[in-house]
Amino acid sequence: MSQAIHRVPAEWATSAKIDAAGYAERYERSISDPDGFWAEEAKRLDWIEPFARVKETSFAEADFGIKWFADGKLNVSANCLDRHLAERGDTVAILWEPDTPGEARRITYRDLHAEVCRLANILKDNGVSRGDRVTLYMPMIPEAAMAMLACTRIGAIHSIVFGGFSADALAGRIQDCDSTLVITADEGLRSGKAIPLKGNLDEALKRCPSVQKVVVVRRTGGAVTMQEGRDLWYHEALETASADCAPEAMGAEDPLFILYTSGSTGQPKGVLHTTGGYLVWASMTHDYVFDYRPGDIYWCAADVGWVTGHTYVVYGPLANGATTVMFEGVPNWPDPSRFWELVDKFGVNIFYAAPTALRALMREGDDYVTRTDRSSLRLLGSVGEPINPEAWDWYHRVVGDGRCPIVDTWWQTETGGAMISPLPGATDLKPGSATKPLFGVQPQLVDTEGKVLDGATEGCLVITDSWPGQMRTVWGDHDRFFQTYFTTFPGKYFTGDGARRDADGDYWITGRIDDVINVSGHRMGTAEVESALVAHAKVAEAAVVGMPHPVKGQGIYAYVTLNANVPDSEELRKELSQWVRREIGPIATPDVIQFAPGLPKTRSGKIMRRILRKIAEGDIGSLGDTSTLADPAVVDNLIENRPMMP
Ligand code: 6R9
Repeated sequence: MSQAIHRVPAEWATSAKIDAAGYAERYERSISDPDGFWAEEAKRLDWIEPFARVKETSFAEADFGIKWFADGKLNVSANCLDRHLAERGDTVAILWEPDTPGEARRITYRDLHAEVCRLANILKDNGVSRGDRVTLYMPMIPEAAMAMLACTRIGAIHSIVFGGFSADALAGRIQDCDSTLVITADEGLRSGKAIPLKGNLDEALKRCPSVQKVVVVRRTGGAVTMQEGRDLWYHEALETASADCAPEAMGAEDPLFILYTSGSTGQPKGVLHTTGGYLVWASMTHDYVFDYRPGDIYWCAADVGWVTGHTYVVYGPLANGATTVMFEGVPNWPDPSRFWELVDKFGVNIFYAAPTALRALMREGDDYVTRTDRSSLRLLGSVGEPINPEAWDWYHRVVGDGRCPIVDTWWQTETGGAMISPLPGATDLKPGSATKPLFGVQPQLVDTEGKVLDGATEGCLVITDSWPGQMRTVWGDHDRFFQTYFTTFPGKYFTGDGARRDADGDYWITGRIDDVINVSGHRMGTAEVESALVAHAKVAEAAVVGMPHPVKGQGIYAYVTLNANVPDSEELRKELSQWVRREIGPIATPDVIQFAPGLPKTRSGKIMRRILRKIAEGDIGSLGDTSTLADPAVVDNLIENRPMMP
C-alpha cells in the first residue's frame, strides 16, 4: 500500500465544478432524498415526456425490481445529437485517428446527426424496428458510434461484440439475443494488421438463422464475399438513404443495449441497460468525474466493444456535447510514443486509459513520453483494473508532469458507469485507491457470511441500494440476474470484487473474489477458457486460474489433463493455445499451459482452485491444508512440473 496522499491542488479546489464541501453536501442529499436529487440531475437530459416517478427499486426477493424515471420518455440519439445542433452544430463531435498515423477525420455534430439519421433509415428499410436486436461487430471507426446511435434513434437494441472475438464467440452472442441484422466492416486494422471481420462473421452466420441482413462498412477494401440478398454495402445504402428520421419516443425503462460479459459460471451474460437511468448516469459521471468543460478535447482510449467504450467514448461525452477522440490503433505502434503524439496532435485535455496500457508503456522508458509536449493535458483517468502505485506514480509524474490529478474509476459492465472515483476538485488522491463513492452509490464491506464490517477493514464489496445506471436484467434470463447478483448477500448487489476501506473511508479495490480474471483490463471467466480447452479432442479436463502478470495485471494459467495415451509435447501446447484463440479470441490465449496428470480434488470431486492459484503464483510455501484432497500426491507432481514462466 502506498502511503502518499496527493491533496487537491488549490486551483482545482477553487475552479472545479464540485469541491470537497460540494461533494459532501450532494452525496448526503443523494442518499437522504434520492427522488429530489435525481429529479434534479435528470434535467441534464431532454425528455420528450417528463417523468413524475423517480426511484422505484428494491433488491429484496419479495418485491425485487429496478425502475428509474419509469413514466418518462426520451430518445438517446436526440440527446446526443439533435439538441446540440443549435449551439454546437459545427463543433467536432468525433475526432478520429486511424491505426496508421495519418489524416484524422473530424465529424461535426451536424454531420454526425445527418449520417446517424441516414443509417437509422437504412436499418428501418432492412426490417429493423423498435425492440429488435442489432449486433455490431466493428473496428474502432466512427461508423461504430454511428451504428450505436442509429439503433437508439429507432429504438432498436444494440449488442456490440468486440472485434477481437472469434467467429464462435460472435455466433454465441448473436444467437443468444436473436439479432436480425448485423453491422460489420470488411476488415479491422490494428498495428497495421488486418482482422477479417466480415470473414469471421460469415463463419458465424452459418449458425445464426435469425440474421436476415448484414450491413458492411468498407474500411480497408480487402476482399470479402457479399451474399446476394443478405449483405449490403454501407456506403452504397447511404447514398440513397434519407437524412430525415424522427427520433422514436422511448420509455425510460425500454432496453437501450445488451453487452455480453463474463461471469464466474457458464456462458457470458447479456447485461441489459435501459434508456433513461443509463443516460443520466453516463452524462452525470462524465461531467463530474472528468470535470468536463465545453471545448475540452476528451479522449477515452477504450474500444467500443467494452462497456468503457459505450459509456465514455460514446454516450457520456456525446450527451454532454463534447469532442470525443476515437482511436483505431494501439498504444505501442508504430512506437510507444503514439498515445502522447496523439495528445499533442489533438491538444487532448482529458485522457482516460487502462493500467495495462500504462504498464506496457512504462516498460519502454520515459523517453517516448518526455519527447512529447503534453502540456494540453489537465486530467488523467484510469479504469478496468486496480492500478498499482508504481504505474500510478509514473502516470502522474511522467505523463502528467506532476500537474494532472488522476481519477481512478472503479466500476463494472453491470454498473453502467463510474461508481467509486475521486472528483478532481474534491478528493485527495492516494495511488491505488478509487477513493470515494459517487452520488447515490452506497458501498458496504461484508464478510463471507454477510456480516457488515465497519471502519477500516477488508471484505466483499456490495452496494446496498440502486443507482440509475444499474443493469436491469440478464437478457432472456431474469432469474439468472437475481441469482447472480442478489442472493450471495440477500438484499444487496454483490459486485464480485473484494475491497479494503482505510481509516479515511477510502476504498481500495483488491480484485475479483469469484472465478473471473482480469486480463489486460478485460474480463474473462475461467469457466469459458476451461470449456474451450475441454472441447479439444485430446483434452480430458482443464482448470484455469489467474496468475500475476507484470503488464496484463493477470495472466491465464491453464492446467490441462490429456486423454489417456495422448503424450504431451511442445507442439500440443502450441496447438491448444491456438485452439483457445480460435474458440474465444486472442485475449483468451493462455499464458501458461501446464500438463497435469491429475488435478487436486476434494473427495466429492470439486477442484481445489485455491491450491492451483497458489501454484500458479509460485507461492508453494503456503498451500494451506491439503489433507481434504482425494489424492495429495497430485499436488507434488504439479509443483515439480511447473513450467518456466514466460
Ligand atoms: C469498467 C470495467 C469490471 C471489473 C471490476 C473490477 C475491475 C474496473 C477498476 C477495477 C480496480 C478500478 N475494475 N475498474 N478494479 N480499480 N478502477 O472495467 O468493466 O469489464 O465489466 O470489469 O474490473 O474487478 O469488477 P468490466
